[in-house]
Amino acid sequence: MKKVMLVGPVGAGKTSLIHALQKDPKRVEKTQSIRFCDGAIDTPGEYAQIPRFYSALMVTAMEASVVVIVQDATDLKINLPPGFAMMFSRPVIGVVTKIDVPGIDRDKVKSRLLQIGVKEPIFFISSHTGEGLDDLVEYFAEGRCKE
Ligand SMILES: Nc1nc2c(ncn2[C@@H]2O[C@H](COP(=O)(O)OP(=O)(O)OP(=O)(O)O)[C@@H](O)[C@H]2O)c(=O)[nH]1
Ligand SMILES: [Mg+2]
Repeated sequence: MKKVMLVGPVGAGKTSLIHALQKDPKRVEKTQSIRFCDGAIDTPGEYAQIPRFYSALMVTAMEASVVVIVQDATDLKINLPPGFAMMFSRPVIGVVTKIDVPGIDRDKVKSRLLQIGVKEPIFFISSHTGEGLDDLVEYFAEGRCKE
């Protein structure tokens, strides 16, 4: 996995996804600051939710080859602004997390990502069961996100 920056609300599952992709068995802790970890860039959810942090996200995205907007399938309470995904000068894709939880509405979650300006591809994954991770790993390896 190379130069992937994860952005999304608090608790969306960004750090869990990095751990799952890197096969890191450590328990996740709340992310307190922007962290570079073996090719991935993890960001605290507050940076997506509080506009005064947007400039930090934009500058950090310059270090990435792809920005991944992470959306929790089980929690649509937090609305990122329309066009949020357009602020990045890097390709932006979407990842919906927690699809292992019963009763989620995939179409509704996907439309939330489209509303904020995320374009396809949008992946549906579970960091807990590993469902969908292979497709994501393949996408990162394909070179579509290389500079
Ligand atoms: N069921 C389920 N729970 C998940 C999944 N991914 C993450 N979680 C849980 O969601 C909670 C938040 O996960 P984190 O990875 O810390 O979320 P984050 O986006 O990094 O949050 P911040 O660091 O606060 O921005 C944790 O309790 C995780 O165990 C998933 O795929 N399925
Ligand atoms: Mg985190």
